[in-house]
Amino acid sequence: MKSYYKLCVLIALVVSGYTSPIAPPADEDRESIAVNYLTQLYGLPNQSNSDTEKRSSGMSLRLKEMQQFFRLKVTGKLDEETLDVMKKPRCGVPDVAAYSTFQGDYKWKKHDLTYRIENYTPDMSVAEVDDSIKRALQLWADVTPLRFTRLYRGTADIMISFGVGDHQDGYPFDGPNGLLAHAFPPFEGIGGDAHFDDDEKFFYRSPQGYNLFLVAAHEFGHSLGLEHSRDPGALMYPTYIHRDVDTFVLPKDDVDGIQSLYGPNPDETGPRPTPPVTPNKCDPKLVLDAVTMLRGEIMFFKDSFFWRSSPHRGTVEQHLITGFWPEIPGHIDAAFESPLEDKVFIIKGEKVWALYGYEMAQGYPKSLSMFRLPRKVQKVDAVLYDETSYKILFFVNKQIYSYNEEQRRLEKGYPKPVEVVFPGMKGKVTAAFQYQGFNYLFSGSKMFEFGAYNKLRRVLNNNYFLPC
Ligand SMILES: [Ca+2]
Ligand SMILES: [Ca+2]
Ligand SMILES: [Ca+2]
Ligand SMILES: [Zn+2]
Ligand SMILES: [Zn+2]
Repeated sequence: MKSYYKLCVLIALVVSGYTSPIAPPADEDRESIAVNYLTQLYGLPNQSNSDTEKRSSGMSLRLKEMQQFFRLKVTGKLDEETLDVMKKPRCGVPDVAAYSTFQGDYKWKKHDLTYRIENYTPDMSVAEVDDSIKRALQLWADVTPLRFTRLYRGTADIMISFGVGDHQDGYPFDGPNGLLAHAFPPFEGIGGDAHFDDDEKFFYRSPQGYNLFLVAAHEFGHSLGLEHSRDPGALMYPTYIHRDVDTFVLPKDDVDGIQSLYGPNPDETGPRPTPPVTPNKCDPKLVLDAVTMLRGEIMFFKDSFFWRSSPHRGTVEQHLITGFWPEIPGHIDAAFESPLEDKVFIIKGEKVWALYGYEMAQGYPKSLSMFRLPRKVQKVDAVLYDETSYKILFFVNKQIYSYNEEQRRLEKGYPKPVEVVFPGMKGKVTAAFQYQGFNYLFSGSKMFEFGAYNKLRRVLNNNYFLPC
């Protein structure tokens, strides 16, 4: 029975993890989404016959645990942010130790493991499934002494199968977009096995549904003994996040996790790509790539991630950029919001993408030349949008170009040196944004605050808006 708690269930409650629901669900839907979620993932007892007061206090306690895990505001109440997280595709291994008995001791006693693919999904060719599974296992083999050998008959350590509905392990699947897959941690018999819900649409290349390689790689993490991680960049983060599979490198958090169980790869030959580290807003050396407003929220971009700060709610969330906008690359140069167009523009090199809220705007990427910048400008360091004059200031090396968005032309008299426009500004501007009438220019780990007439008011640390 104990083993049943080790089950990993990947849940997708909505078709797409990238868009917000159009209409908020009715109260009873909200309630049942929360009850289902907390029962499956946070050990909320099935309380159909217990009294209302006891039930709501049990619910509130589990909500707090869940909000803590996802670094949401801990309210114990079913607010919109909490509900949004509950609707995201995710894995069903319990996230809290009180429920999870998955702690530490589950690992294989041998390094040579076998796997067998028992059957196939019609969504992909046999070769595509074989390749996805093989690469998903190889991710873990690359950084550990673990080695995987494929069996074509008999019982392997890791039995892999596709099934629908009740597939005879006590954890039935639920049709499209509910549970995606589940896997058991290392032990005898069903331990290590991974099951995929064949009512899902799995894909290899064309991004419709769920990428089998990514889902499998996460599940195999459980097959090898890993729990969930709170690191939003980790493969073992509970929710399904779209990532660029071609450039995917196992993140540092997962490498550290698996190596704590099995140690590093003794056969390491040659240099390997550096495992990506999730940026930490409390790092005093943090240098942001770009900062912009987005419909009242402030977005701070760094590497493949952004922080989304909601000043009126007092919350800060960190996400992978591709989790929201699969087309937007990491390590962007600049970003700004145009209230005239109600768009956020993202710039990297000579390419410009546009976001319409949390959707991608059609017809992009365009060229940086859309802002009439001289041909020699092939990269900008930062952009500041001045809402009072509809001017877009482009920071290029130590110069500023000014583009008038209303008149669609570059302003005369520019470029001007940065310190002429912003007296007192020291160093190269790396990011910029305007907020509540103040201009904020970032340089390295410092942030310069300019008030009316661009008068320098304060020099702050650049995590002033991202408190630790
Ligand atoms: Ca097994
Ligand atoms: Ca399902
Ligand atoms: Ca920048
Ligand atoms: Zn999981
Ligand atoms: Zn199963």
